[in-house]
Formats: sequence, structure tokens, C-alpha cells
Amino acid sequence: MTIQISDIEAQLETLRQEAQSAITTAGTLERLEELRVGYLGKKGQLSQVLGSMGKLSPADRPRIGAMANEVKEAVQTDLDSKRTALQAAQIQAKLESETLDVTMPGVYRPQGRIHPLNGMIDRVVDIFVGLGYTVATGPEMESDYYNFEALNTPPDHPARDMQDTFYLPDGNLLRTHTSSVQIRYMEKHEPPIRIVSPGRVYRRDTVDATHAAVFHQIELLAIDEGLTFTDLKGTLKEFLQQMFGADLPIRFRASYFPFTEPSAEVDVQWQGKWLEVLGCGMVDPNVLKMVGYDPEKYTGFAAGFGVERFAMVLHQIDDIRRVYNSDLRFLQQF
Ligand code: 2U9
Repeated sequence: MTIQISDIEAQLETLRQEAQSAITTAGTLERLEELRVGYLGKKGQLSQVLGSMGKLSPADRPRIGAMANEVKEAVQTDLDSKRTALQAAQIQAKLESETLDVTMPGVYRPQGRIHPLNGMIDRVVDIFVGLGYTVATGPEMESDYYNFEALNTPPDHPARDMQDTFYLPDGNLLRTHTSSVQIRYMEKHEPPIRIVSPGRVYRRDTVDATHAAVFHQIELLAIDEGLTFTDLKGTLKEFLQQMFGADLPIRFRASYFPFTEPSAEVDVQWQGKWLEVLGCGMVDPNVLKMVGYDPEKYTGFAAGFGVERFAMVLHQIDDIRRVYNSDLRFLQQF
């Protein structure tokens, strides 16, 4: 069966129109690729139409060949420009979906801060580091020797009573002051010594507004040739004035500690009242002897205070338990 040239021309024209309108409405690159394969692919509609060219007379073939090329180029041109348009739209959509609005409010993340006790320890340590002191720390579980005996605390001293100290089943104890750290330090170092020891200490006190079973102490110790009570007073005055203010009135009252002689308690006049803030004294010669220092050659001074008490005086905190309750309404004030 022969076919008319006009039939093939009509088929090509239909193919061109259908292809071009399908390309116009294609919404995705995937759809566009389907159309390309369907019209221009090896087994596509254009190939099929050209397949029937064999049935034309040889004289008609060049005309149909030329028309088929024209259709192919027109469809290809439409495919190309549509692909470019779809790709541009895709990039635009991606850019829009990824737009960052830098004026949007950020996500609120509550900020943590330094606990008032740690803040107090940091301030004190900074002052003493500024005066040439080194920080020394040590174990919270101690032997009787380091906590009492080496500190000239006799076996019948009330501090050694079961009522006042937490003893462990193995005969060790929870340190009642950080002085034990200073004994350990002196055993390992020769004078001159200037150390400051912050840390947790334990006492079998009944807990109330001013007493806790666990609290924090800072002690300082200086050992050298020729140190006197005047050096102690000057050091504490400098420290207290840096803490409380330059014109702070300070007074020393005679006192007693087993590990210092003479000993004193120090009061500051703060908001119209005299408040006791620390204890101090010249290191007892017996303590120096216990660590192998020659008390004829070396003298030293020491002082100690409770960090909680200091914070309570400075920040007018009425109850020590507030410091441990982790109540944000309290903590956020610092
Ligand atoms: C060595 C020798 C002597 C440390 C000192 C105090 C006075 C003192 C208390 C204050 C309130 C403890 O927290 S508190 O209960 N401390 O009064 N501490 S002298 O004396 C030393 C330390 C180490 C080797």
C-alpha cells in the first residue's frame, strides 16, 4: 500500500503541534524528559512517522526529510527553552525556601551563670593570686593525723569529739577544715610558702539558718623568715578592703585556735554593725615542727573563713540553706 505525501505532512504537522503544546504545559523536568523521549527518542513518534517514509516515492522523500528535520528542530528548541525555564524556576523556588530572615527573633536560651559561692571563691582566690599566693587543694577524706594531730589539736580537744566530726568506719574522717591541705603542702615544699586553699569541709552541726553540715572554707598560709603579726594584719586588711571597699573599718580581737599562737578573730564594720568574718593567727611553732620546719628560722601566719558566711554578710543573705536550694529566683539575683 502506498501512502500519500500529504498524509505524512499532516502527521508531522500534528506531531509538531501536540509536542509543542505538551511542552508548554509541562510542569517538571521529569515530565519534560518523558516528552523528549516520547517525541524525539529512538522509538519516539517522529521515528515512527519517518519509518513510513519507505512507502513514499523516492522523489517525495527529500521534502519529507526536510520537513521532519524542521519539526525535530522546532520541538528540540521548545524543549531546550522549557528546560532552561524549569531549571530557573527550580533554583528560584529553592532560594525562596531557604531564605534566612535575619530580622526574625532568635530562639531564647536561658543563660547559666556562676553560682554565688563559686563567684565568691573566684573573687577571693583572684585577690590572693594577685598578692603572690598559689592555690593548693587536697582530699576531702582525711586521716586523723592531717586533720588534727599535725595541727596541734590535742586528743581531748572538743573538735575531735564524735559529736563534731564525721568519722568513717575505717578510722578516717571527713576533713573539718582545709588546714590539712596546708600540712600536706608543707611536707612537700620548703619555705617561703604562700598558699590559698579553697574547698568543701564537713561538720556534724545541726543544720539551721547559719549552720550547714557541708560548707566551704578558704584558708591562707604564709611561711617565711621574719614574718610577723604586722604582715598578717596588712595582708588581711588589703584582702578585706578589696572585698568590702577601701574605707572599711576592721578590728582584731584576741582569740584561740590550737594551730595558731597568738590567734585573733577579725570583724568588719559593715552596714552599721561589727560582723565577724574570719579567724587568723601566727602559725604555732609545734605545727612548724611537725612538718620538719625549724621554728627558730621560720615564722608564718594563717587565716581561715567560711565562704557561705562571707557571702551572707556581703549579699545580706538571711539563711545559709538558700545557697544550696538551687531556687532560680534566688540564684538569678547574682
Ligand atoms: C596551718 C596552720 C594554721 C588556719 C586558721 C582560722 C584561724 C579560723 C575558721 C573560720 C570560720 C574556720 O570556717 S570556719 O569555721 N578558721 O578561724 N583558721 S587560723 O590556720 C592554719 C591553717 C593551716 C598549717
